[in-house]
Amino acid sequence: MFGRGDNQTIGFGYKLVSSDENGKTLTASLSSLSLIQSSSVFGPDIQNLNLVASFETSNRLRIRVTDSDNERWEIPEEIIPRQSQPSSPSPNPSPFPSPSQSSSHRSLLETNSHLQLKQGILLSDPTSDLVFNLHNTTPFSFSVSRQSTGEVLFDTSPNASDTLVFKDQYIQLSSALPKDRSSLYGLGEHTKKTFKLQYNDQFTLWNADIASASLNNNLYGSHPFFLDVRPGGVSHGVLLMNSNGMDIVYSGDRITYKIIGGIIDLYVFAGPQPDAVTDQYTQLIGRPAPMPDWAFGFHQCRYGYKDVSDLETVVAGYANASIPLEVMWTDIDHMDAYKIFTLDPVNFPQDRMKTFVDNLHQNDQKFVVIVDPGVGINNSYGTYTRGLEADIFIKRDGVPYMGQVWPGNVHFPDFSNPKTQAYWTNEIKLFRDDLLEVDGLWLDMNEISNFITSQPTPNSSLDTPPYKINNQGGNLNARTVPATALHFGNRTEYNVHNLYGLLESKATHEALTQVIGERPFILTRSTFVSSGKYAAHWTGDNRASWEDLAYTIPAILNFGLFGIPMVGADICGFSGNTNEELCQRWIQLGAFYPFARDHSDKNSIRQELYLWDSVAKSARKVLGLRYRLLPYFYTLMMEANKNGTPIARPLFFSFPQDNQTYEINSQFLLGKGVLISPVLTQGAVSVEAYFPAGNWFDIFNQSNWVNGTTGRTVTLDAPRDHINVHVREGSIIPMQGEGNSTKAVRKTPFELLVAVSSNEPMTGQVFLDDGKGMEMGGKGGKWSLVRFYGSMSGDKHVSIRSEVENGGFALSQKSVINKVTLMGLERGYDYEVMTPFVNTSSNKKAAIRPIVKTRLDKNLNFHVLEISRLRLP
Ligand code: MIG
Repeated sequence: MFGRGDNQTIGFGYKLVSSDENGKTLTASLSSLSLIQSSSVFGPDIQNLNLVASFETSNRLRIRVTDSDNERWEIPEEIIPRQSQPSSPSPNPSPFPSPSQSSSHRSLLETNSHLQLKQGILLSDPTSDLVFNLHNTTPFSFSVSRQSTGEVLFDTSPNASDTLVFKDQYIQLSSALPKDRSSLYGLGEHTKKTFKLQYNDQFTLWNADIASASLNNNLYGSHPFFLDVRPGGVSHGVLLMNSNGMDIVYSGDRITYKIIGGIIDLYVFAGPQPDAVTDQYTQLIGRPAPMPDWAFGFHQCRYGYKDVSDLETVVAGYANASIPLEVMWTDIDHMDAYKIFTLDPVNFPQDRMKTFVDNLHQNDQKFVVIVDPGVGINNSYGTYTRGLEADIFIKRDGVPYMGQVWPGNVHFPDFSNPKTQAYWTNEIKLFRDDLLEVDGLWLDMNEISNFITSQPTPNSSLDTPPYKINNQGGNLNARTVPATALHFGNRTEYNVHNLYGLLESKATHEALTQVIGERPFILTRSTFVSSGKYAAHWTGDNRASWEDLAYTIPAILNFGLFGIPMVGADICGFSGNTNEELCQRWIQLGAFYPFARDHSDKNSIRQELYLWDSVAKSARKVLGLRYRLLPYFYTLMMEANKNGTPIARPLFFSFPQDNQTYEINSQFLLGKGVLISPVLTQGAVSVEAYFPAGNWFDIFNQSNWVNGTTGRTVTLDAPRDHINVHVREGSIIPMQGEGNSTKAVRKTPFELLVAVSSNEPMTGQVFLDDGKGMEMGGKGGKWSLVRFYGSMSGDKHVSIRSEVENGGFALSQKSVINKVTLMGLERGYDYEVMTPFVNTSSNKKAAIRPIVKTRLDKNLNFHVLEISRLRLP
């Protein structure tokens, strides 16, 4: 499907007619060269274009190319408000410092004489490292460079046929890339074997219900965003803010977007570190939603639970096996004839379900149910009749469009209609008030998935556009709502298709906020740019296979880049039968997914973790560690919410200068310094793991460590019951005690796990709040943030101190740190630890008081010191 028309020239580009530059903005008029030469492939050129380049912030350059004579579809601000306020000051401690990182950027800034700019008109900003250059060439082109290094980041100078094309239903934008310097990540949603994008690959963006088990297809969500990491880790990001279907072709030395509508609205984010890019990206699109604390517990779901007793058996099974189960879920099975917001009166009768959910709640457990968008057509069904009455369904040919999903014939609510919010909030309220007090909602099938493919409208350029993106055999309408269907304001499905999952998440977030009045938990399958503001995501229908286990790492890392840090994959595999060894390895990895849920298909065998003794044993071990790390996960959630930094991160986020980390697909970091190195192959009892420079301490056996002055690959033992988790020197990790629920853990005292470093500062932090307020760390101050700093001085003296922001909340919760564990000690050092939690609303320094001083016995040969019984005086 790609390259249709490649043998004929699609366009000849544009010429620059006039331009104007005033400080922060450059505008230009362009006109098609079609008067000289013309092509009618994919339709006639749009004659006159308007280009506007502007610095929206010092690290964000926006380039818009629109039709000068006619309005075209573009994503409205009401759907994705573009935030323009600057970032909040970073609460993150800086990444592990490496000697040259800070200096390289500056020194190049001072010697930018080798800046290779084509002759043209420049737009620069004294506060920005980016420069925009409008090339005075025929055809016209533009580029974006980095001022400090001269590195060209994006350059539309055509190579051959890849000039700018702008037609009604075909826009082509192409940039050269330096093949040997550029590592790209992102452009999803997809399942690929590698995290780093490979040359000669293609990406189709058109949301579709295609199982994520299938490689190299378009999947449930669309994210036209990539991160480009250049040598030394100098990184920038590029977003094409466009909701239309597109193919993106990546050859290695070019990236070419072939878009079937909308406008060119390109944002370049200056970085220059990877985490600066995710900060700048989420500053524009919206910060990731805070998740309630319980969302970090373990979740169990299955398609095919038979009845309430089945659910009760599963909950009891977890309790009997002493495996923590925080959240129980039901799939479409609980519904009456698959009608959303109903309960099956026979197998899931309301009285028994109410008792079941009440019991869960009494046990500090939660309950989440699935909601599909399709509303079954049935005159005695309130959700249907009220929807019809409110007139909020998507239409085609003047009547509500009829698709087919589980309940049979359905209509789909149009979440872009302002009236739909009240309808949807009311349906959720009725369900919660009258039927079941659920704690969160799971949005499935919202691509929109449809069991039928409607016939195209004859001669419709929407149902059958001239350029066919590579969706399911080139058919846009395949198993979804047809492109000619209409949303509010006569917006076509053709234009808004990719936004449906986002709009449903947004409406559900608003509804749950109103109905529950607490921080909502929503899991959505379909996503678009900015979905992270409202929802968590799981990677959809994977297969219970070793390959699929491995694919989950790139998939989860991608969603971190997309600003959806709360992400996980179906643990033990969705479709097909899992097996004991696979499920054991999967829970070992899955325990460290930001979102950890076991889920399986109706046609596959049961896979609750207690069903095999070996899996249960591993589950207790790894979920035990996860629960002890809950304060760390939760603090990472706060960092994500403030700065967009992913919870699960690629290694290069902490080690951007180590180019070995650019290729890693089988390991990831939680936060900046907890390295997860899972077994991903059947039968393996060891794992090859890459360790960037520094000392890395085994979190399970704390006197073991891997060290190296440079990064290296190490073969680690990984017997069946073990996953390797290491903490890098310099990390101070907040932990709590054991517990079978997140609430039980919250009641235990805090502990600090300190990976001592003799050559780098040690840092860490912990964030506390009630776990359910609408904001994380907002005004009102019902939260505390404690930052920890450790250092080792030349006279072998280690000290850990803290700074407290809003200590009142921690004091009111009687939060204490009762244990500090130092890993990586050597004999003959003395160690001093200061109490962290002291009310210091006025004076931060007052928080620092020594409470323990100890000296290791010179004759002892151990490397871990536990200092316990730390209490407030
Ligand atoms: O047509 O609700 O991805 O998690 O179990 C399949 C049944 C619909 C797809 C989801 C999967 C869920 C299943 N759903």
